[in-house]
Amino acid sequence: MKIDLIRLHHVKLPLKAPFTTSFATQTERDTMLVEVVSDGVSGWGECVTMEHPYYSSEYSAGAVALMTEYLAPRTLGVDVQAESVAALWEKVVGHRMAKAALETAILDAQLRQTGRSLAHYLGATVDRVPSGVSVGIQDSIPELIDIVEEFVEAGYVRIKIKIKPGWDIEPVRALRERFGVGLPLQVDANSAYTLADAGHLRQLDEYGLILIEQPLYEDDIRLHGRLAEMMSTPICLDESIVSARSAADAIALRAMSIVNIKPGRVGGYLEARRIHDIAQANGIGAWCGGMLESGLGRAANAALAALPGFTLPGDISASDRFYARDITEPFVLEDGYIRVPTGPGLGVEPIPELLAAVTAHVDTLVG
Ligand code: OSB
Ligand code: MG
Repeated sequence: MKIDLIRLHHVKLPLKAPFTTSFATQTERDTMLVEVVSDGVSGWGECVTMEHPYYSSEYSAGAVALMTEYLAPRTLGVDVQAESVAALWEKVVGHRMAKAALETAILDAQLRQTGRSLAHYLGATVDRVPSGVSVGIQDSIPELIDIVEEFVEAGYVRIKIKIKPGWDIEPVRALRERFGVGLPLQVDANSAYTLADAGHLRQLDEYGLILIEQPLYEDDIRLHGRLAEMMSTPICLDESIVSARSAADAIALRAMSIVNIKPGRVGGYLEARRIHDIAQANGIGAWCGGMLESGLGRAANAALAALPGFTLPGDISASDRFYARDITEPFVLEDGYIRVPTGPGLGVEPIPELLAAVTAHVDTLVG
């Protein structure tokens, strides 16, 4: 397959409400959608970088530069396959989110040309996936309880709350008091603690949490193993897992018993599937993380999460969790589940008027 041109659609997607984590408050998503055109067929990939390098070292303006200066020139006019394109970019260290966006667009075009769905290609075994929701840090406990109540009533089958020092034990205790031990609940620290906080974090053990996600720094894999010995709440890694190699290391170091698999963070859906395979072979629980994707990324994540090793509900909520108007047909919650698209490729595409409404500008790259 020859890529004739690449379009970078620079978009700003306004969030319905601010989303606060231990590292930032976000009110919109500022990123790019990558469109490749091959033989008149378009393929799409959503770049999950954020506007700033606070979640990972990548950020949107950097991804645009990398795409323009390094990835596009190595890809345009070359005979490529989704399965081998990563090898063309091997000299480029890191930048996995940018690589994932372009690889996904190529994979989408390739699958559309052959009429195959991404879910089928990846090896999906179910046609819908259980839907969890990620709840940001709130200003007060009553506000947290109200928003969680809304999501429980909407049918979400699992709640994850963001935590940070000063907003951890109390909110968890309050949720247990209000919703009981039956509420499937987990917490995400986004690297806000150090091993010196182990004694404090152990207080979470009495609340029956499904897991604690990424309590320590991203390169503290060994220390997560130490923490795992000190607390009974299962440790799940997000930021630390950037490849199948780091997943294998984290398992060998007993640093995680559950893994959050985010395709963008690990360089794409093919590497994500390798991590899925490693987790499954080692009895490690897995779920599909999210980066507030539009319908494009959400469609692909739902396809991945339909693989049999995804043992826990992921952060794949309905479109209206973050967006008043998605840019594709919206994903809706059906009895706590999200339907896996069955059409060719991602199975969804941007609706031109809706895409235009959020597009700042488009760069066209040709060989
Ligand atoms: O740590 O999982 C995270 C959003 C942006 C950056 C990091 C994270 C998140 C989320 C939201 O938790 C997940 C979603 O898309 O619903
Ligand atoms: Mg996380």
